[in-house]
Amino acid sequence: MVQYNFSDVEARWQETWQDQKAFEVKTDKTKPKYYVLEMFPYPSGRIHMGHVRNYTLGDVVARYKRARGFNVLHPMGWDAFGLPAENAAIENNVPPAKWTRENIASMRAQLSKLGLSLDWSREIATCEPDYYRHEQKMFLDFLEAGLAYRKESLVNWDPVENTVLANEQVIDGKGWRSGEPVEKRRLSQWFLKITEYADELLAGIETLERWPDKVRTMQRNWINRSEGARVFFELKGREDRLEVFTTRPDTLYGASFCAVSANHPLAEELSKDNPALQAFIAECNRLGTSEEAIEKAEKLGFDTGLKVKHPFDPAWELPVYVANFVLMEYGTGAIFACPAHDQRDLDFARKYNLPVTPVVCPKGEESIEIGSEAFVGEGTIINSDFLNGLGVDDAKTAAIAKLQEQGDGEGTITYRLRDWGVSRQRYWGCPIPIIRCGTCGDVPVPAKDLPVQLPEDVNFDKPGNPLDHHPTWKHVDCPKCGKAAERETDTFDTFFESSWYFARFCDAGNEEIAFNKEDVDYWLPVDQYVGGIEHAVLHLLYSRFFTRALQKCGYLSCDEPFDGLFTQGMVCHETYKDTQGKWLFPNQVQKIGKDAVKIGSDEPVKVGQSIKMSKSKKNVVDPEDIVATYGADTARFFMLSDSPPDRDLEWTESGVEGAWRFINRLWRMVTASDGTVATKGAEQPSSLSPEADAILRATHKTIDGISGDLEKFHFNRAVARIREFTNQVGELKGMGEDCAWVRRFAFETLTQLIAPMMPHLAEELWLELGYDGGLSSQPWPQADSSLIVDELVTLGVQVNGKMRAKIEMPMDSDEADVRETALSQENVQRALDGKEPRKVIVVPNRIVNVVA
Ligand code: ANZ
Ligand code: ZN
Repeated sequence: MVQYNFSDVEARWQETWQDQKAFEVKTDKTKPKYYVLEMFPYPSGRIHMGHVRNYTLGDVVARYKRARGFNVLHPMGWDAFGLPAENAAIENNVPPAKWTRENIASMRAQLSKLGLSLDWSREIATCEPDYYRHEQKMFLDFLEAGLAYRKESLVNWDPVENTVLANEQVIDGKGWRSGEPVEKRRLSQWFLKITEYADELLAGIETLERWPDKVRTMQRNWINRSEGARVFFELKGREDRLEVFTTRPDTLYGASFCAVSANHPLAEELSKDNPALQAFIAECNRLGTSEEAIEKAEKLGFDTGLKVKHPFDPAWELPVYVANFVLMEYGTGAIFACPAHDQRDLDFARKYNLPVTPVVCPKGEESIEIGSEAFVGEGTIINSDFLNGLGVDDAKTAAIAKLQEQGDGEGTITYRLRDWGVSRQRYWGCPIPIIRCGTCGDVPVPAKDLPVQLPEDVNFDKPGNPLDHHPTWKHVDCPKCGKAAERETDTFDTFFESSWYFARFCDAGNEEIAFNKEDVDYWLPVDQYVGGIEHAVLHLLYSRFFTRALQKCGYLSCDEPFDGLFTQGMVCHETYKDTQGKWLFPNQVQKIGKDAVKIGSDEPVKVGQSIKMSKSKKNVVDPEDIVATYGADTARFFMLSDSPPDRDLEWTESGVEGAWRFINRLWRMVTASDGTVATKGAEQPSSLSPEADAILRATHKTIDGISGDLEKFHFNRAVARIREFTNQVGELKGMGEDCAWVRRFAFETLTQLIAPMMPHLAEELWLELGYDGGLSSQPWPQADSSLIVDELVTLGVQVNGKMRAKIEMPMDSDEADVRETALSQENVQRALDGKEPRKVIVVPNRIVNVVA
């Protein structure tokens, strides 16, 4: 029996594609373009199965779209700045640049073995000056456009990593890498004005129809627009007023106290001659600046002794506290509290024995009692003088009108989104192109002096930033006055590089400018972006902001960088432990049915749940081993087979073997049927036997089905169709001329249909079928619509036993298709009333039962 020699075949085709520059593209306005991009990898040193899944998904799209006649851009690069390189430098004494470049080289070699249809001529590495020089220029342009500024601000300081952390990098009050409690510090930082685009970024989400709803919701919540009011409370015995932000001016009559953040100027002022307050503020500062940390901490306060007057009743005085749950960076850093209708305020009021006056009565109730739970729902205003009897919304409007009339406040809009702090006290990043001069202040590095190169001769002997201790690097003359000055030694947050790399790919070789406008305007937006859900907020939001900022500075024309987004699931594997409870790698374990033993012994192994592959649990399979044993096509095909791409996938040895067997079967079927296959280009016989006709129809149906699947990212269904069709063709027994003809037609079509998934096998089969031109330049097969009409059946759709709709579907439709169509019926939707159905039972060709 002939075995398919994958290693020869794959190496040969990879070389051919490379020699022919098969996937290199140019801007060509006569052709429709399609830009497929996977989130570029961090060069950690080795690719893992998550990468394989990510790039396989993208490659299927790229190859499919190419066959469909698109001018496809599918590039690859390296997100090469960041902490791990510095950590490696500290631990193993290798310079970060060397470590990074070596990792890139080995990962590039690994990646190239996967047979991805990438345009390697556009490869970029963000740590190289020919990349980051352009972002230094961008920063200077942003500065000029008023989109960048420097200010003193409170930061999360990781005492172990010696750096500032973004709020998102603080988890439960601890550094995301170090796991150590984060402190607050005041530092001068560079910021990008993302908040200036808050409304646009919010509105833009509505246009992103090809993004997962989940991601759109996460972005909306992140920006979080709040309509409310600023209220000015007169401070007794002082000239100034306390300005608070509230979303609930309707509850002003339920006010119980005011509170300011520990970092509020008022708190700082009062603490000057108050050691107890100083101690309290210090305690608050240990909490970090993240909302999460603050939410979880016990509510604590310090009574300042100051009083404010209520704006609606000057005789009414409220105490002013410093409270640990008030954030300085949100609203005005000060609040008025209404304990009856806000849980944090209530917890605080109960703790410090402050009044709790309900002012909103739930609809349909006579009165309201507040125990330990605040009432945050809708209702009618009570206990509130001129607001009594109004609903919450009307009362908000009336309260704001009155405040405005009195000069005690105004309506306002606030966002949770804050400006993006981009300074990092780190070496391995892009230098911020600013020179600090004692006379002139912050002076931008003149464009002709860019790039500000990161020195590579650094050492990590001392804690902190090596750029700071470098003997010469930071000492320069001021470009304005010529006096001795110092470079900014902070570098950019690495999200800076990933916020525009997709644009650089459009014109990656440009040495003069970041990219030519004509090229980006042709290629952008990215038509299909593929990556992990972990980037749902930051990377995607920053990129959306950057695109707008770059537009403002004349770099490009689009608003949104990513037209379509697909978030893939994770690759999981069973976990194994030996008798001592130590984790084992899958390749140390032999499975026997459901049980397992350690290879080379009969020591039993405990088989645990299948969870995301991770080094710490050792449940990892090295893609390089899989490619060496079975070939890239097997790995790719299995990756696509088992689960929908947005769900988690369980990696199993048996699954991989199944894919490998299938490849061999296909190979034998096509190559070993001499004499039963018509010659290339043979004409279709004038009549076909029923047997041959059935295969002809099945072929067209398969083309149609797979095309639809690939358009919709239903890759696992496409795989199922390929397997099913292969079975059908395998069962064709006829030896006549018509069967020989249809057999060839089926083989050729099958070869083309598998090409996006198993490109090497497909190319080789195409060669076997007598074609010497490469398959990767062939157009996608066309389904003849007259041959795919199915017999239609009518199915009833019941919701909780009640007939709600009738649907017409092709006979023997996929269960998932039937389900989708049934649930999309208007009457069914109405009966479900916005809820997810608990169960959907499809009785094929007859009925769909929905249980609500
Ligand atoms: C009085 C009030 C009464 C409030 C009530 C709520 C309920 P969102 O919706 O997230 O925007 N707040 C304002 N600034 C704050 C700060 N710097 N730190 C902590 N909390 C702050 O939240 C707005 C509400 O959060 C505001 O409305 C304010 O409390 C509080 F029954 O004002 B509210
Ligand atoms: Zn100067």
